[in-house]
Amino acid sequence: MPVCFLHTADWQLGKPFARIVDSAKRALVQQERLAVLDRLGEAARAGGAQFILVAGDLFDSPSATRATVAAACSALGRMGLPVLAIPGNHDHGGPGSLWEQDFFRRECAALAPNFRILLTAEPVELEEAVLFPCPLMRRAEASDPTAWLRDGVAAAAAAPGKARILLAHGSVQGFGGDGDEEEAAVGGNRLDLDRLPAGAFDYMALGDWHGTKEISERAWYAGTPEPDRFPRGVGNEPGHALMVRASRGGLPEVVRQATARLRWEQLDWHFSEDSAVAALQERVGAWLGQRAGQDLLRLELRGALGMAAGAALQQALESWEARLLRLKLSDRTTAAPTAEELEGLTRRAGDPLISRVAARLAEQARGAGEEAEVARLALRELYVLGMGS
Ligand SMILES: [Mn+2]
Repeated sequence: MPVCFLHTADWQLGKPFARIVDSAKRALVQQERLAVLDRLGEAARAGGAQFILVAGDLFDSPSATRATVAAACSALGRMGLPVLAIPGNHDHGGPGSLWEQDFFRRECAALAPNFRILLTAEPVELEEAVLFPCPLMRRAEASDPTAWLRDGVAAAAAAPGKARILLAHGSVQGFGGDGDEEEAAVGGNRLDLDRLPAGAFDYMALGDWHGTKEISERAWYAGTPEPDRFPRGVGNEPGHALMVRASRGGLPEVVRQATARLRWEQLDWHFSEDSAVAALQERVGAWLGQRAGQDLLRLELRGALGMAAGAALQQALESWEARLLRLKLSDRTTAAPTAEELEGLTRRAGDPLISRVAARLAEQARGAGEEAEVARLALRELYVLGMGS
C-alpha cells in the first residue's frame, strides 16, 4: 500500500528579522512564518496526505518565547492531520530543551494533540509507514545522526510491506547546512547517505537546506515553506513543500507545492546613462505591480547619474522603501552633473546665493576622491532645492 504525506522543514518560527527597522513591517514578516502553516495544512489535506513530516528547525531558537510556542501549537493543531517532527540544529533536543519544558508540553496537549516530536533514534511504526527519525540532540552533532541506521538492523526489522521513511536534519555532500554563516562556522550535522544500506529506505525526508532540492531519487530537502532571506546562488528555490507518495521497494513520487506568499528578490543595476533610471523604474514596477507590504528587495546600484536623473532615482527609492517590507539598498552610484545642469545652477540670475554656492561646489567637484564626490552630491541636493523654487 502506498503512503501519502507532506514533507516540510525549516519553519524557523520566531525568527526575529531584526534588520527590518519598521516594527509593523517586521511583525508582518514574522507573522507570515506562522500563516504559512495554514497553507501547509490545506495543501496536505487537499492532496490526501495521511500525515505531515517536519524535518527539523520548527523553531528558530531553542529558547523560543512562550508567545511563539503557543502560536506554533495553535497552528499545529489547525493542520488537522498527525504531524511528526524531529528537532534540528536551531531547536535541538536534549536536557532542558524547548521540547522537554512543561510549558511546551502543556500548550501542545491543549492545542496540538495531533503533534508528536520524535526525540529518540528508534523506529516509529505508523499504520501506513515506518519512520526512522534522526533527531539532533545538540546544535552541532560531531557524528553523523544517521549512523545508527548503517548496519541495516533497524530497517530490516521493520514491518514488511510498509514504506520506510528516514527523517534527518543536516548537510549532505556539496550542501553546506542552512546557509547561515554562523552555522557554517559551527560545522557538524553531516549526513552521509551513501553509507546507508542500498534500498533500505524508500524516502529520505531532509531538512536544513532552505531551498527545495532533490539529492537523489529517494532523498529530498523540502526547503523552507516561506523564504526567510534573500536568494543565495542560482537554483536555490525556497517556498515549497513536497507531497510524497511512497511505497516499500518502489520509487517515491514527489510533487512540489508552492507555499510562499512573501517575495524576496535581488537586483543588481548599473546606470550607464541617465535614461537607465526610467528603465530601472520599469523593471521594478513590472515586478512589484500594485503590491505593498508583501515584498523584500535587495538592490545594488552602480554607475553615474546626472542631477535630474539622481533626483528621480531618489523619489523612486522613497516609494519602494515605503511599499516594500524591506529595501536593502547598496547605492554606489556617483553624481555626474551634465554640463547643462552645471551651467543652469551656476548662472541663476535671480538666485545669486545658489549660483555662488554652486560655482564653488562645481570647482571642488572637478577633482577626484571623496571630497569631489561629496561636492557632487551637494550639487545634487542644491539642484533638488532649486527645482522647488
Ligand atoms: Mn538547520
